[in-house]
Amino acid sequence: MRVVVLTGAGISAESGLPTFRDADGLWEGHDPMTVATPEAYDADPDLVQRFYDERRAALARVGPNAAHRALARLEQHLGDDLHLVTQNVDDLHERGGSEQVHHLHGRLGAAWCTACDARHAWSTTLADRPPCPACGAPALRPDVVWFGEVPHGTELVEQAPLDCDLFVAIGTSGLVYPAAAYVHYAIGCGADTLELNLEVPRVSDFSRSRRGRATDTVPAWVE
Ligand code: BJW
Repeated sequence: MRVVVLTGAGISAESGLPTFRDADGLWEGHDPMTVATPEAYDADPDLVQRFYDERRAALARVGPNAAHRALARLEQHLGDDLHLVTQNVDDLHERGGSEQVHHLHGRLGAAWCTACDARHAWSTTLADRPPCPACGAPALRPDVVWFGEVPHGTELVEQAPLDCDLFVAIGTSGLVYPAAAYVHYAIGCGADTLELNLEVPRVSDFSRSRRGRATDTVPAWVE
């Protein structure tokens, strides 16, 4: 049984990390979705860097929840027949025990040098933005994927893995492409499809849905 699991911000919400579109409130007076863009970075890099510095610090204060841990147990059971793809930039899947995680939208814990293309680990101690350790240019930005940028390793997801028996989406609004289209690739390959979400998403083409908190629905589905 080949299973693809796609996760979104909702799986980390109960760990204490806000989602994007149901976040109740603004960050320093800004909608988070308008800060996480190349246009915002070009206009005010310090503002955007501060947004990511704070999210990196918040991530260090929280831990994985029962839903992350359940997916790690599923990996132990299915091995290479599970493909876990996350849109999240946090590392809660890894800290919950998952070993193979594809981060489509990058990682908070990495910096990308726009001058020489090198990648580096990025901890809170790098928040004062030193130059790139590889080339010396002051050109490090968060290694995350903003609108209009190409998600990481899409070819690795969109070829064999989506030809699966079951496609499961957990805690994602399904509004952001290319991830939003993965359910259609999977349906085209004959897969069963299941969606686990707190609310009824605005768009849904899944054959089965379960409403509820990820910390309830994911362990219940995995066991
Ligand atoms: C719970 C819960 C609980 C809450 N339990 N559930 C085709 C059509 C139209 C547009 C496009 C298209 N193709 C491309 C585009 C453009 C664009 C796009 O999609 N625009 C749309 C807005 C229409 N896409 C892009 O630009 C992408 N690039 C691209 O397509 O390049 C071309 C290309 C592709 C492939 C190959 C070659 C070329 C890039 C998209 C980058 C998205 N970046 C962000 C920021 C990342 C950095 C950061 O984290 O700061 O990614 S935006 C933001 O949205 C973030 C998320 O990963 C992403 C998805 O959000 P998610 O995870 O779904 O969160 P929410 O908040 O939306 O939903 C939370 C859900 O959880 C809700 O449903 C709740 O109900 C639920 N929930 N608590 C269970 N306890």
